[in-house]
Amino acid sequence: MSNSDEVQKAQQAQPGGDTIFGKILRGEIPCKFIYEDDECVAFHDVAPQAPVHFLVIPRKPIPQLSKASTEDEKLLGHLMLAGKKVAETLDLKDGYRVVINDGKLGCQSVYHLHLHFLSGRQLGWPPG
Ligand code: DGP
Repeated sequence: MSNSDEVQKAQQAQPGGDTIFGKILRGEIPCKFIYEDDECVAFHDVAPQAPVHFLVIPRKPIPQLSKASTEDEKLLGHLMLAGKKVAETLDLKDGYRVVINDGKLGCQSVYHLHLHFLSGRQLGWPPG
C-alpha cells in the first residue's frame, strides 16, 4: 500500500463505532500479539512503513489521543513503557520513533488509539 493510499484511508475514516482493532482485541480477526498484558496488546502493523513497525493499543477503546481524559493518564504512560519493553525484546538498540496519529490531519485511519513504533532504518525528519 502506498503512502497516498494511507492518506486517502485516513481522509475517509469516520470516528465512532467499532473498529478493526476492537475485532482484533475480541479475537474476531486473527492477529499474533508480540506482547500483551491486562491493559494493552502489541502486534506488527499490516502495512509496515519501516523494517520494524509495531503497534501498541490499549484494551480500553479510547478512539484517539484527543479524546483521552485525565483518568487515562496512567494508561497512556503504560502504553509507552509497554512499547519500550517490546523494543527491547526486538533489540532496537539504535533507536526508534513513536508516533500517534490523531484525526484527519494527523492521518488517523483506525479510531482506536494506537502508538506506532518504527525502526530498522534511518528515519527522516520532518515527517511528511
Ligand atoms: P493510523 O493511520 O495511525 O490510524 O494507523 C493504523 C494502522 O493500522 C495502519 O498503519 C495499518 C494498521 N492496520 C490496519 N488494520 C490492521 C489489521 O487488521 N492488522 C494489523 N496488524 N494492522 C492493521
